[in-house]
Amino acid sequence: MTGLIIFLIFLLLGVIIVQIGRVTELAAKIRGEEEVEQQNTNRQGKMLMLFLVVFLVLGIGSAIYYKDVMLGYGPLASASAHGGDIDSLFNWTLFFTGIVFVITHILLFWFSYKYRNMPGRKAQFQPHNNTLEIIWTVVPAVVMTFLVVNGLVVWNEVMTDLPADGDYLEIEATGYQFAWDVRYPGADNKLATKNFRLIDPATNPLGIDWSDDKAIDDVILSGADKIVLPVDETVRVRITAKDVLHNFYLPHFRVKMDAIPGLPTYFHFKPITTTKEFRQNLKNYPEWREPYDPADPESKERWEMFDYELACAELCGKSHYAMRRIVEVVTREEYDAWIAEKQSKPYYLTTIRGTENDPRKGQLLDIEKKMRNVELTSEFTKAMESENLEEKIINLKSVFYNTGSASLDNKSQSELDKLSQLLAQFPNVNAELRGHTDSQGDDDSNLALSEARAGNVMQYLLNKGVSADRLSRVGFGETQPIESNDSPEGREQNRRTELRIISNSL
Ligand SMILES: [Cu+2]
Repeated sequence: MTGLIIFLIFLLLGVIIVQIGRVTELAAKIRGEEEVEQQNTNRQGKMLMLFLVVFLVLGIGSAIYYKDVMLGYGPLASASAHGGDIDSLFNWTLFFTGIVFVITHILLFWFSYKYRNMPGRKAQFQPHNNTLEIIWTVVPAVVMTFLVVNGLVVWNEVMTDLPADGDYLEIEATGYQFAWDVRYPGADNKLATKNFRLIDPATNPLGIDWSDDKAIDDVILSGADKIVLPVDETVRVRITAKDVLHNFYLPHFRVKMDAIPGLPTYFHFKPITTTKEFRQNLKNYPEWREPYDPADPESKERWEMFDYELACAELCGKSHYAMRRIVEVVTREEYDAWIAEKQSKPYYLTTIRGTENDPRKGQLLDIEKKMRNVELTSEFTKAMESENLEEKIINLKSVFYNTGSASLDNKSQSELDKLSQLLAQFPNVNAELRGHTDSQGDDDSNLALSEARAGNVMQYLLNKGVSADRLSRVGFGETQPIESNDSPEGREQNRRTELRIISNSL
């Protein structure tokens, strides 16, 4: 409706202008062409001068008035180490082009007034002027050289001062319609290799090569996660795309790079202002202290709601806007806590491990040993303190035996070594080892097998120096399943060895 009204207004304005033109033509015929033409020329010349003044005053005035909403000025100073240099490049360009713009426009309008048509005035003919040619070739050439060289210097500084390997955080952003997949390295601080042939929308949307050991601990953020970065540390971003062109744009850090399918690009930068610090700075500006929701004066103030953001700066389709993502810059301690939480559930271990796509089926990985040892320690201390019988029993999940035999598989060492350490650390704890089997095979041999397995675990601990009077063992055979024996997975759960903490006289 509003659109229609605006359209009609412009239509009517057009009709009015045409009508005025006709009236003027008629008046000219009546009064004599030349006199009227002279009056028109005078009036148009003066109006051009007026337009010049209004245009320059409004143009320059509004730029000054609105400078605080533009990147690079007032509250929106750069939040990255190199951003100031980029801002300064823009300012130099604005300075030179601004001078040229103002001078040429004053001359343009002034000359069209000064040399307007007058009775008896003849145009001067100026076929060639060497001095003028030299001036308007040399001046722009010098200025352009300054701007380009300055730009190259800044570009080289921004793109090449990457610290030695390991001294920076490398993350990866893959753009697609319409989101970003963001990958963080695990504890090794290295991202695994990818191959587009390995892409599988269901299980491997990025095409990560799972046989690369660096893949084991890589973290892929979920779509709802913020991108969190540590302050004052260099971040290198690998930028790729899966379908069409996208653009990785962090406006507050002056980082902008195309994401191109099949052609990896990159950028590195160092955030120097945390989100909290940036908000505190915004608070100094009255326009940022207004309510975030203008309709609700009780809502939070604008500065409190500020967030850095990642935007796609390439018009990539109809939901292009949905590629916005929040970026949060935090202190090193906050970052460590955040990344530790993410690294506790790496994509490979949570999604690929044990499936048909897992190249390490049947192995026990170092990271799993570490995670299990942390888990065992907390289960052990909890069992010591608990009065609840069930909580006093710990399932030794990483203890395995050779098939159909009681002898320990080498993979079991890690957990049993940790267990012997814990028993040494808490000398008042006595423990019972409990063997269980699944329901396959006959009951008597299962009972014997479970006893023998518990016995072998006990023997291992005795060899590690735990004194014999602290340990006992019992076999339950197939009598205490924790899962159904109908499925292979259930039977695997049922074949287990447990540790029960018997007394704790602490
Ligand atoms: Cu996009």
